[in-house]
Amino acid sequence: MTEPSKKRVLSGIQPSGNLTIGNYLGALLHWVEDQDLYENYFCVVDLHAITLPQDPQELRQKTREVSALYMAAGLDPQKATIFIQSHIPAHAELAWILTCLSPLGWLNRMTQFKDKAAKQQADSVSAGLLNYPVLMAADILLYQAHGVPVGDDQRQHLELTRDLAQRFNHIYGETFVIPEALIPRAGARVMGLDDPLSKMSKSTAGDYHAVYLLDPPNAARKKIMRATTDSGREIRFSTLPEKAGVNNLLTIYQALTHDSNEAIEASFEGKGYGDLKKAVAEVVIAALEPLQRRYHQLLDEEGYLEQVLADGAERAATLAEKTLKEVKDRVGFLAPAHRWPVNRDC
Ligand code: AQP
Repeated sequence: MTEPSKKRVLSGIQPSGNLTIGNYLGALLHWVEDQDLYENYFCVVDLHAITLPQDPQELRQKTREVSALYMAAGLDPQKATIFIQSHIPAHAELAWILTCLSPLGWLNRMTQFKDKAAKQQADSVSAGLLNYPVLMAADILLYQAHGVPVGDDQRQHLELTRDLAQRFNHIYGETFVIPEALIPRAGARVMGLDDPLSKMSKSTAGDYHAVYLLDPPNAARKKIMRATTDSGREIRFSTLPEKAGVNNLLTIYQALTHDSNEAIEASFEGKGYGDLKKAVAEVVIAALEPLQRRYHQLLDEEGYLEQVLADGAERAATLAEKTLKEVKDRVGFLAPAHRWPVNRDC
């Protein structure tokens, strides 16, 4: 399973709603496509999800759903360690140590914090939301990951992770690998179908905002056919804000077909926006159908998901605890002199 010659990657998705094709094209698809290139660690980041209020029942259900979607999308548990973040206490422990090294100014600058805080009453914004990127740094640094495959919205958090790793290494001596963001060329920032100037997000409301990975084909088609475009006719990649809708559809198409800009533009020469939307709907549905089939098969196999997550947690814990032990030692924490009683009933 472990091949030391391969570089290690780690990434995760919050179980904070229904996964969108943004999560798929920006992250999941690349985890799957590149799983033979790396030593892989992928977690469902439930500790991150509670930085905003979550219903406990729903959080549990979404955590299972997202874990199953990782495999349904094609992650092979023989090649990837798949686990739940809260099953490994070392994430929260390292996050605390890194919190104590994080200047408030660095955290206050994070655009995701500013955006999410702006959507809440000022007095209900939690310290957890501010510390979100520190927890993310802990996730990555615990596993000494070389690469972090994420969408473009996580670029700033990755920079902060690198800064924190460098700060720790500078103060306490070489401890952490300095990780790099692995951001895909196409699909790094899928925009809302109803508002192509805002990022597609699982937590954004709106019936026509996002295609979800578990949407039936007809629902996915309907949303794509209703996507916001413009009053023009030209089907070209463009960075102009008024062409953002068409550009978004072309980007989704490209992320799934892997065709070049020139080939895609040539294939839509002389065609209208309706043709483009139909073509995008076809490639999206073709990607979702097998994923959904595998998802339902997986959930029908009683105990399988639980077994994968238990194996994953065991493997993840070994690596995480090794790093945490070294960190605690460097920080100056006294190592426990004896084992705590194992039998808690005593
Ligand atoms: N629209 C997107 N385009 C490309 N990549 C995206 N990602 C998210 N949205 C897009 C990538 O998906 C991974 C998991 O994201 P996350 O759940 O940890 O948090 P997020 O980035 O905040 O994603 P959402 O969907 O917007 O979630 P909510 O609404 O809960 O905050 C990351 O790699 C991210 O880049």
